[in-house]
Amino acid sequence: MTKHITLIGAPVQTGAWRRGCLMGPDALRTAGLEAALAELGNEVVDAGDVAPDAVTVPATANARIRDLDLCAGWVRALQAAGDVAQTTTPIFMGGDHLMAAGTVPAMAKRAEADGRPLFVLWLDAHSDIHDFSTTDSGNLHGTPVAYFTGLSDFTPQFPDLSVKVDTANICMIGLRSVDPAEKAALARTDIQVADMRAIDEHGIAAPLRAFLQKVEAANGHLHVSFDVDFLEPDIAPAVGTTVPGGATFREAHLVMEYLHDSDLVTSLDIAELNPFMDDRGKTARLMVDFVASLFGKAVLDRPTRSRWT
Ligand code: HAR
Ligand code: MN
Ligand code: MN
Ligand code: MN
Repeated sequence: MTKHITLIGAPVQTGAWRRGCLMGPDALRTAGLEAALAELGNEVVDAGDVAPDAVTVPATANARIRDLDLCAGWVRALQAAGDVAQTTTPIFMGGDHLMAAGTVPAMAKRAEADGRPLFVLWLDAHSDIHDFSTTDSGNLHGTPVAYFTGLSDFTPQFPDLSVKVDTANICMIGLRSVDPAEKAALARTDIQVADMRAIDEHGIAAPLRAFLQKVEAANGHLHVSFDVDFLEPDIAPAVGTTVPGGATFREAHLVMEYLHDSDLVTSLDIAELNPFMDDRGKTARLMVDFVASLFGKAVLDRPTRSRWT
């Protein structure tokens, strides 16, 4: 079925310590994202880049937090930019992972307007569940999950959220760098976590299949937040925060194919792509390839939903 895909550039880089994520959307364009999706029969519109709102917010008690005004401006602007039609599948081209503090609340609001719950699949080496007080690095890309679930209070710096994501509706796959405060936060929630050890022991398909079945049973919307550092750094060097031992090409590819076959995905983030760290564009091209697989590129056609039910 033809999908109506809108590409939305989110060149936020103030959430990360290392600069360069602002080039992420253009690297994905250069690597041919729009054409790759159009070739698969999708209708694709590139809506251009979002710009941050100009805001000044009160300082937080944690003096380590970096670029708070700009980060707050991005969160506001991306929440507004995510106000798209139910019939549209937005692909948010990041941008560091702070982007999810804008995109996920927007998708949660859209799901609620459709009378359906939002589920989030978080593909990442990190859990990004710090809050203003627990972050040691002060880099706000480490915080979006605590914000969009309402686990911590981010007001008045970030907008008060009318719709939050239920922690029971979140699945994190690929974790291998979790700070002590994040570990404690995760332990207090019912977020489903498949860290790399679990993947080594049981494979990547088992936790994904279980999660997709939950989304299906609840008739949910599914937002996928794909942090490039989910992947093994050898195949995806273009990230500021590489962590060895990531998902292999074949594991990530299988995830994309399952997601396609499930036909459940309603929105996607591509986060943390830092083209300044790339090797002749290989990470950007790889991400285009993965996104194409998520949207239907396959060796052989299989009946939709055949792989995991
Ligand atoms: N947990 C660390 C911190 O908060 C590292 C965060 C890195 N985050 C990302 N996104 N790259 O997943 O500083
Ligand atoms: Mn992340
Ligand atoms: Mn990460
Ligand atoms: Mn983190």
